[in-house]
Order: sequence, then structure tokens, then C-alpha cells
Amino acid sequence: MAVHADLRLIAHDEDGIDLAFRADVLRGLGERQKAVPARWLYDLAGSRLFEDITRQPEYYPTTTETRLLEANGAEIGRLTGSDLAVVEFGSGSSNKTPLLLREVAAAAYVPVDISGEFLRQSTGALAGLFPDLAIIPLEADFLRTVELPASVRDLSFLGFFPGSTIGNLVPRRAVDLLRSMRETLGEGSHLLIGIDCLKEIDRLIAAYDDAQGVTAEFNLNLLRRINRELGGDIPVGRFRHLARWNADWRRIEMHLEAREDIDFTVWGRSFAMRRGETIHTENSHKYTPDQARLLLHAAGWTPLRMWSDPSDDFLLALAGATEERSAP
Ligand code: AVJ
Repeated sequence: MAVHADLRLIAHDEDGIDLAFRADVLRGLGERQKAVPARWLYDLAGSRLFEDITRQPEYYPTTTETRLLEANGAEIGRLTGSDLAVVEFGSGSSNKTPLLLREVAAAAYVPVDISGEFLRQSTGALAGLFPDLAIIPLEADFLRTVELPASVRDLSFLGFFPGSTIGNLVPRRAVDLLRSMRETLGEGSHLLIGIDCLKEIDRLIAAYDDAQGVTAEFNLNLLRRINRELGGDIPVGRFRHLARWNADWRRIEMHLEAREDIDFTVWGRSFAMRRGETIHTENSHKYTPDQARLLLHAAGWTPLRMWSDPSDDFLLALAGATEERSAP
């Protein structure tokens, strides 16, 4: 079946500038600890750089999760039943999707991503692989509740949220997001989610500061994007990529550190940074299996089955949106 043409668009003004991007950048650069939300790392160039990261030997999450999907796909298929609409949140390049679609009884596939351009490019290939599947891409910010297309309303929903993207959010927001997914998918639906686990700090740091410098490029690309889309003059070469462990929050943080005192402007506004000062660009929270279970429960998702690799590097959880009963 053909890919739907009518992508829903997010707000752009007449110059094609993403208003939310501009607001987030100007607000974030004005804060004491400068910060830009991680979602803005994923323009077309950033999404491609991220794909490159997943091929770096230090970045274990992608290979580990892929193996878990391959090894347990048949069981996932049995547990999720038939007449499914698979709704993938933050689908990106949809690399892992064929693995899942091969195993579950999907009639429709609804990839939801903030990068419409990337979405269009990657869903084309899937249409070739699964000619009988209805593919309905939605360009949307999945942090909010998404209205699913009317054409899939009679199907059972399986949410797919791989890659440990949930780790980008602080626990409070992670619970908000999982709740809003429950809202989007409804009672009786399932959620298959990948969550990166807490492990030795050295391995975590290496995964976010690879020897090839791909993660550094991915991070620095944000500055290039700001310059290009928001008329900035940030001297990108005077920044360096930092990956650091925040022990209180149990997360890897990515920062862009000024190597010297720097003045720059964005959208006509002036900003100054002292040497050593940073722009915080991403969090990647790490959870133990027990914490992951609690996170799901807190958002109304009942964990049904959890799979992980022998060294517990990564886990894949299948959860159900079951009716909430008040005790006892
Ligand atoms: C796509 C958010 C899961 O946090 O591991 C990888 C993003 N950033 N290397 C992660 C990322 C730097 C990735 N997620």
C-alpha cells in the first residue's frame, strides 16, 4: 500500500523557521546553565550523524537491542496478537522496524517523528519491504498526545519506542511521556520499549565519546544548525564536545564547552560565554531493571515481559495498558 502523502506539519513561520526551535534556543541560551533541548539535535544532518553513532564499536545500545529483537521477536508476536497497528515513536530511520514487523501481525504502521524529511526518506524503503502494510507517517512531536489516523482506529495498538530514547527525559518527564503514550494508544494496547541500563561508568562515557569523534560531530552539529536556521554566528571551532556522568541523576550528559571566552549572536541577540562554560545539550538516563519496571508502573503500563542480554546492558520490555483497579 502507498505511503500517505498528507504529513501533518508542525508550526513554521513564513521564512520556514521552526518557531519552537527558535524559542527553545533563545530561552536556553539565556539561562544560567545554558541548555538546548536534545530533540533539536535531530535535523537531517543530526539524524544521519546519529545513524553513524550507532555503527561505532563503543555504542553498544543499538547492536544489543537489535539482537534482543531478533532473538525474541517470535514471542513478542505471540504476546501482542493480531490485527495490529504498530505506532513507532521517534521512528528516525526506522532501522529496527523491519525486525518487528516481520514478527508481529501488523496491518498498519504509523511512524511518528519530529523530522518530517527523515521520516519521508526512511518510510519509502519500508513500503518496498512490506507491500501489504498500510504506512501512515505522522510528522509530530510525540511528547504530546498524538491523534491517530481514523483509518487505523479498529486495530489493536502496539507502541514501539526503541533505542532508549526514554532516557533523554528526566524521570518525571519520562513518566509524563509514557502516560501520554498510554493516552494515545488506549486501554488494552501494548508498548514495546527499549531501555538502556546502568553499568560501569567507563563504558558509558566511551559510548558517548567515541574514538572516531562521531558523537562530537553530532553534538557540534547543533551549533551549525543554530547558525544556519537562526542566523547565528557561533564560532563552532571554539567549542568542544563533552560527555560526563552525573551520579546524582544517573545519567550521561552531553555538553558543548567553550574552549575560550566567546561572544556570539543568534537571531540578533548577543550571548557571552566564559572559557569552560557549557551548553547542556542532552541527557541519557540509565536505569536498573527494577527502576525500569517502576517507571512503567508509574505511568499505568503493566510490565508483561522483560528481555535483556547476558550482561544486562540493555533491556526490552513489553508492557500492557490494563484496566486500573483500585486496591483491593
Ligand atoms: C537516541 C537518545 C537514545 O541517548 O543514547 C547517542 C542519543 N546521543 N549518542 C542516547 C545519543 C549521543 C541516544 N538516544
